Amino acid sequence: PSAIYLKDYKVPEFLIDKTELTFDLDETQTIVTSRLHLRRNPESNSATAPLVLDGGEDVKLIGVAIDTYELPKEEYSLVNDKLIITATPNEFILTCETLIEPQNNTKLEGLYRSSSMFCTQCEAEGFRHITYYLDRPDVMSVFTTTIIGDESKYPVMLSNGNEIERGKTEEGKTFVTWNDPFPKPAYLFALVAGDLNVINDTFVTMSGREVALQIYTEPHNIDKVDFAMDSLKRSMKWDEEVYGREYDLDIFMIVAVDDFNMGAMENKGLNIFNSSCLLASPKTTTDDAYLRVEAVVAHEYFHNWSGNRVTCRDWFQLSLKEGFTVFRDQSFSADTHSSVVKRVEDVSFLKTAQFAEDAGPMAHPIRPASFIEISNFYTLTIYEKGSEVVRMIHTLLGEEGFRKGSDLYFERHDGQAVTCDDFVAAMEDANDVDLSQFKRWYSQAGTPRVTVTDEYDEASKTYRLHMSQMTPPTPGQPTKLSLHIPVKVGLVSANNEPLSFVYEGNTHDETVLHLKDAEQTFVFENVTEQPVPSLLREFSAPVKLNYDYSTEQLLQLMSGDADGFNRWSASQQLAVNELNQLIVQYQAGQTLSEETQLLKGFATLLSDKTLDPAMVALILALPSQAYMSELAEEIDPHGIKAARKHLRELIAKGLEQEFKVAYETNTTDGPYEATAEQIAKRSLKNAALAYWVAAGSDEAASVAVRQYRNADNMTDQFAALSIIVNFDLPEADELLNAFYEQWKHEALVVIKWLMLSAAREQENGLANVKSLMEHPNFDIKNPNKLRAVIGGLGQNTQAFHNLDGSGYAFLADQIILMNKRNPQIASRLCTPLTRWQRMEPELSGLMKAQLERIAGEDLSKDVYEVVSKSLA
Ligand code: B3K
Ligand code: ZN
Repeated sequence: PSAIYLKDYKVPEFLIDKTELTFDLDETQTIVTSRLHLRRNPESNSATAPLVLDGGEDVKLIGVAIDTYELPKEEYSLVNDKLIITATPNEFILTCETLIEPQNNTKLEGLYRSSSMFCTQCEAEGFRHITYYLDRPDVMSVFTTTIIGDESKYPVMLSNGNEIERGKTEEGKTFVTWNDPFPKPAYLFALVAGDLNVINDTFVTMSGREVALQIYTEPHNIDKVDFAMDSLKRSMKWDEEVYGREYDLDIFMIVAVDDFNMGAMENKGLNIFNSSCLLASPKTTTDDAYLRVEAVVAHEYFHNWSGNRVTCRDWFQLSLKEGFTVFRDQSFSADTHSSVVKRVEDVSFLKTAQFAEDAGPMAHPIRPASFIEISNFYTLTIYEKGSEVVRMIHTLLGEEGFRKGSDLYFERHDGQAVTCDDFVAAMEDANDVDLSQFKRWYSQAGTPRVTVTDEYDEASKTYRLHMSQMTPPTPGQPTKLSLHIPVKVGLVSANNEPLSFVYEGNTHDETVLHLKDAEQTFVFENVTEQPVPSLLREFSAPVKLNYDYSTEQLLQLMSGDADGFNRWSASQQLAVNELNQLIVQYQAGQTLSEETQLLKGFATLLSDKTLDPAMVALILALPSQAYMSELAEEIDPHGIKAARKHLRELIAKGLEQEFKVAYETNTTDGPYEATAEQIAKRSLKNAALAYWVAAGSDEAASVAVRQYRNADNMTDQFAALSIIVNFDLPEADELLNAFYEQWKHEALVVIKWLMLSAAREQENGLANVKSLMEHPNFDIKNPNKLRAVIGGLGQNTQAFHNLDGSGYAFLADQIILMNKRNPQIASRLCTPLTRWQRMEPELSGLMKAQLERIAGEDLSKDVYEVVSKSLA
């Protein structure tokens, strides 16, 4: 497999003004007929270039015609899955008949079956597995789609746009024709057919148009879509209010499917969702999952403008739509719930998972310069770091300036396929600013390090911050240029008051510093006392900040900083420092220290009734195993685990009474609701319960069991079960089984059960994981279930990082198994192994050996790219 490069981009030789598709659906053979209205691209340099259409090994060509002329075999060729026609008129209709077998499609790309329905997934390059096409996002076409099927099996047949015709064929089958008036690339095409139920609603847009809203599911799930529908209507309203974006078609449909490689897909007018990102009911769905449904519904809806109306020129520009749309969905959730809580959650995720990616062999800029398989680039870097880059533009321009920029972007490029440069240019032009240095964020990979020192001059009341920046080398990028980094800062006084200061002639409580050089000093005047600096407020840039805070300063920021985000940040830093000391002690075989400064900070926190319980819960959560791994020079999973366990017990025992009180005072009244207020209380209540149990209290253990038995919602039931299992309480086996029996008919709950069971640390952990994969309710075709088991194993330190290498070997077995079946999933399963160079030597060698074993197989492009880059 070879790489393709951004620098090689060329405009398409042909354009397709109209695409007419007919699908004759059948359980064994589906016939697709396409009529492509083609013409030479006036922007191409060649007047004679051949027509080269993309296809797939799974597409069988039956016949091809130019206008009415059926091409004999000599007049076209099929090479490397491409259909090549050398002699064509300048403008013509190409008719193509192909045969596909959706029932044998295990890759879940193109047209496939999920339980009893047909559905599609075409982004990025799935459409070529349906028929021959110019499968690239800068070829935009108006699609008309006719679906023919047996009405008794497929009473619902959907595609993009509006239904324009319906009737019977001569053989008595039903046909439905859909037309989407908005030109779109093939990756936004969708088709669904099945025996589905629907709920209907409407939304009146800001210009007074009524839009029909429909959500489709298999019959047994139709009672779980009310929350998604409500989220959709709130998203539509929000996009009108915050971005001035109105929905364009008369109908918007969402369909839930069980077998789906990712979360969801923004197909024009017909979003298709992994059911885990759409279905929600109090009894089966946790608070976290409710919030995810809301965020994903919003994300896919927002793509209608940031992605569909204005799309990407090529796949190197993926972050143009994904980074921007993640920023939009994060803002929506922040506006809907608590913005600080949302920011902490997003940053915590970024610092754990994206920073790890950026420090590994797959590190790439948010606009990559090359790739082997685009599916591998739907990454945390493109999505989450991409969002941070858009957020920095927002910080630099301010709310109003950013809106001017986005208005200009949408207006200037409506109906076009554009680049990240076009996005930044619109932001620059609307605000008359120069973002040329800032644009290095698009081309440079790796997480910048910002090191800060300070000095205070009592006599002149002057305070100086010295900052330096450095981005470590990443694969293919040995040296880095200085970035434009917005650093939001405030100063805090000794008695916890904001300290105002004069910076560049103006008085502030808080300001954004522009760090642009390798080293820079910022001077603050009129600073009345030696301050504690509150740096990188709200995480104003995706960097690793290093300032040598004392424990006292961290405790102070933790309780006194005006910036809620930095209160959390300080508590995390304090916990990281203590965990690192414990890890060193563990590795040296010493007894682990019995003292922790966190007790003081947590005690203050728990006694402060003015705080948002959700924030308290976030601060109480110790840095995760994954985050500590990301920070480590050399990862020792067993050391991290031991340190976390020890620190958790110290805190639990030191504040046992406080946790009991926090548990008892944070109960929610009335029926379950996924509101910020209720979610906050449940999160603190359950965090407190975990600590209370960790203290070894029998009372707490029986409270946990009681909560499990009495819970009327999945959040409380599953939190209790997790505590019971993770602390290995005597009821663990019994209740895990009871949980399965209670919920075995709810696929999404079974997934939670699989995950918790696989993550359970016990003697025969790996044997248990293997038996889960033999379980009658396990299904290797279902990515959610596979991810649950393998993801659970990844969290099971004892089983996965076993020194006999069995955990890694098992993972490699699954990767090899999935490599052919579903390359996208196989490639994602490789992620833990890509960290091998950062592991302690023994584990590192074992991981590498498994990567080498995988490398010896006949690999899909997806797995080949990740494995070969990891071993390079
Ligand atoms: N745009 C889709 C991604 C689908 C990629 C599949 N390989 C989901 C989203 O980001 O909204
Ligand atoms: Zn997206």
